[in-house]
Amino acid sequence: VESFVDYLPRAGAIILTGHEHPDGDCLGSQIGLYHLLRGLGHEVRILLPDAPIRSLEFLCRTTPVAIHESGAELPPCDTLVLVDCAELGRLGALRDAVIRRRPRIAVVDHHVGSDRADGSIGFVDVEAAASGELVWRLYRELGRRPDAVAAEALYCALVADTGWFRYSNTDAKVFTIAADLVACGADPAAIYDRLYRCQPAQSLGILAEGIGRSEIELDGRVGFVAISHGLLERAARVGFDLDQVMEPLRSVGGIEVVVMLKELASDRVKVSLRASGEIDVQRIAKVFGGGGHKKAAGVTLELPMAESRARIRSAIAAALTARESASGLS
Ligand SMILES: [Mn+2]
Repeated sequence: VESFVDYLPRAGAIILTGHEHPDGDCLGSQIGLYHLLRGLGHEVRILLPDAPIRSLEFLCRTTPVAIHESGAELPPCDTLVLVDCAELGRLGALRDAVIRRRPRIAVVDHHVGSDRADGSIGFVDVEAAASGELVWRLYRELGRRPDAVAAEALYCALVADTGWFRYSNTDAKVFTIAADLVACGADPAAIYDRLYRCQPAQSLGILAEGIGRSEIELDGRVGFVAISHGLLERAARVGFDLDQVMEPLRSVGGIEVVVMLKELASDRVKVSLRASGEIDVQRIAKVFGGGGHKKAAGVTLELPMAESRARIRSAIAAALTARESASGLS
C-alpha cells in the first residue's frame, strides 16, 4: 500500500466518501480532509452513499456535501478516498458506480484490517482513536492548520469515536488533538448542543421504548436491545440516533457486551456490538463477515431478527466461556 502523502501530488481529481449511514467520525473526517485538500489546491468533493443523520447535518452547513442518488454515475475522478472504512462493500449503492468508473482507491481509516482491504494507497493506523485523528495528523504532515470549520468537524469525529473522551481509546494524544482543535476554533459546548440538545420531542418516546425492549442475559453480562423495523422507521423520521439506546444498558454494572439489533428488513438485521470488558467484539463480528474495533464492532446479517439474535448470542456465550476456561488454566 502506497503512502497517501507520497501519492497526493499525483491524485488528480479527488472524491471523498465513507461508509453508509455516516457517523460523526466518518462525516467529520471527510469534512476535515476536504478543507485540507482544498487548501493544498486539489480538486476535491465529498459524495456520501446516503444522507447523514439529522443531528450531524449542521456539519454540512458551510461545506458542500453531495448525496449519491441510487443508479447515478460516479462523477469523473481519478482518486476515490474511503474515509473511516476500507471496503467498497461498505459504500452501499455507491459501490457499483465506483466499480464502473474504476478510480484509484485510497483509504484513510483506523478499522482493524483496513491496511489489507480495497485501497492501493493508504493512511491507516488501527491504533488511532478516530479517523479524525488521522486527518489531524495529515494536517501536521502536510504543514497545514485546520480552520474553524475543519476543526469543528474533526472535533466531532474525535468525540464520536471516543464517546466524548469516555472510552478506553481516550489517551493523552487524544486530549492533545482536542486541545489543538479547540485552539483552531472548535467550540466544545456549542458542538455538544448541536449534537445532543436539538432533538425532537418524539425522541423521548423512542428512547423510552428502546430502553423498554432492553434485556439482560448470560449471567448479567450481556445486554440486548432489539429495534423493530417500525421503531427504526420512527427514529429515522425524526432523525433520532438509536445508538443512544445502548447507553442505559452500558450503565448497568457487570455488563460486558451490549448488542443492538436493528431490523432493516424482515430478513436483514444490522448488529452493533459494544464491549466494556475484555471480550473482543471485532473478532465476534468478523466471524459473521463484519468488522470494527476491539470494543466497538458491527455486522449486517441476512437473517430474521430472532435467528440473528440467537446466532450473536451463542457467539458471545462462546467467547465468554473461552475466556473463562483460559483464565481457569492460568
Ligand atoms: Mn471511526
